[in-house]
Amino acid sequence: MSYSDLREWLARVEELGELRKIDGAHWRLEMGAVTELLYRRGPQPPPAILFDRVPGYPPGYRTLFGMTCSVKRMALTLGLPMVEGGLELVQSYRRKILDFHPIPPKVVRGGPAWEHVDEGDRIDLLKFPVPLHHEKDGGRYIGTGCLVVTRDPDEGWINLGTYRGMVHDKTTVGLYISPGKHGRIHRQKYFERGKPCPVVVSVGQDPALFLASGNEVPYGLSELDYAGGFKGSPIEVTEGRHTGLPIPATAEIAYEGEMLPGEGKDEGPFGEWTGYYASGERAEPFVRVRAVYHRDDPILTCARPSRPPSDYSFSKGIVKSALIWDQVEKMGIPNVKGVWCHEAGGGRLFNIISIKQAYPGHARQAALAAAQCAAGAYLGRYVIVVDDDIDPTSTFDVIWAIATRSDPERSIDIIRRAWSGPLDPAIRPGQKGLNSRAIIDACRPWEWRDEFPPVAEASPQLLEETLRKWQGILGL
Ligand SMILES: Cc1cc2nc3c(=O)[nH]c(=O)nc-3n(C[C@H](O)[C@H](O)[C@H](O)COP(=O)(O)O)c2cc1C
Ligand SMILES: [Mn+2]
Repeated sequence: MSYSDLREWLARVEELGELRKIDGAHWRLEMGAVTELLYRRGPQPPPAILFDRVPGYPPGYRTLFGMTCSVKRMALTLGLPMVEGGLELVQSYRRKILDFHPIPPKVVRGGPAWEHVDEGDRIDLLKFPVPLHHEKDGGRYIGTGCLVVTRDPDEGWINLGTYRGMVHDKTTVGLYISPGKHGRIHRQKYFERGKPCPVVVSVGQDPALFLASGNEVPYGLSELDYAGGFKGSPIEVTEGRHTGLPIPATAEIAYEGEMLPGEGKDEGPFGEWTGYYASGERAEPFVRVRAVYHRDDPILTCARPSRPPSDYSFSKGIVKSALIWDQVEKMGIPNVKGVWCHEAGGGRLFNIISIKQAYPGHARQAALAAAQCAAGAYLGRYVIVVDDDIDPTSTFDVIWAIATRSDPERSIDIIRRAWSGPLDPAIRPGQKGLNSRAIIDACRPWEWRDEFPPVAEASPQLLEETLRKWQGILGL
């Protein structure tokens, strides 16, 4: 079930029965609140939501929320088998990247993204129904389900990162990029030379690109090549008139321009993935837009961070779990049985790794690796390592393991001065940047694992025999 662009993807999602179309919701808070209602109180899994007939906007100028927040929609997007549960999806993602070949993009001329090109006086970013997502937001965010494209000025490689973009006015957009993110490293290289940083931002596109851009693909590997590798064919791109940077040929909406060194405007606050408005309002660089490209009846793709669950937190947890699993294994650590980055921690703050212990120190090694590998390092908090009889996706079982197999004095280690940033709600304003991590070793202690008390539950054999005899009466 492959697809060529966002519109074909939407048709497939509709066939899966997972598309909800809603007419008449206002860009000011209403689309955001409707999404929150559906994601908290609506059907499971929650649908993708296509908003149309937004008051004040022409019909057809749409927004799309919740693109990838179901097992089926993720499988469709990533070309994975239609599996049942979350851990199976993590497994199949991981299997795919075990033997992975990135495919570079293909440059084409023109494409649907070029149906309308606005330059000069015609540039108006608010011609699209850009949402005010949350009540305390400092502005309307055009960039949430987006890709920010930059080129390394030394090495030439192209990075895509999902970094939020707030509309200041018709022609300028503030970008918030956390320290250490690849787009920020690129930008810094231009600014250190006193040069403008050229940028393309796509704000409506194939969700496969969003999944690559919004997750920790290794430094130096272009997310375009990564997404191409996933799809098994090159991503078609066109070159922006002003920057020469790649614009996905089928992008719904994209803009290009440059960020200038020394220039900043107040950006934020914004409802963030941790569930707080933690980074406040600060001067951040902004894009001076030189051109806007869009299709007829364009679709602005949105991902609305908030107190979890949000409309993208499920997919975040899945991809992070698979990436951490892959990276821990590639460090040579054996017997990893599962990784689960809990949605309540936004896929970062509360991560569980399950292993079959094979040697003394194995549990600590796996936990430390999961805490500090490239996919796990930024803004983490807790990593819990459990034995392989614990399902890492079961919060109940994980808490049971912590409660019964760990002894705090022996089982908890603290990593100090780790990579955090302005979005960390637990660090006081003015002091943000670094945080600490706790490793909780909730495995049976290696030295006396064989003497550890047996689990008090019926054996599988006893359960099976009993079930056979009593099934009818018990109604099981
Ligand atoms: C919906 C969404 C919004 C995000 N917003 C931001 C943001 O505003 N700033 C930021 O630095 N990272 C943000 N991230 C996280 C980055 O996209 C993520 O860390 C990604 O790996 C960055 O790309 P990079 O590794 O090439 O820097 C967001 C991720 C998602 C999925
Ligand atoms: Mn990157």
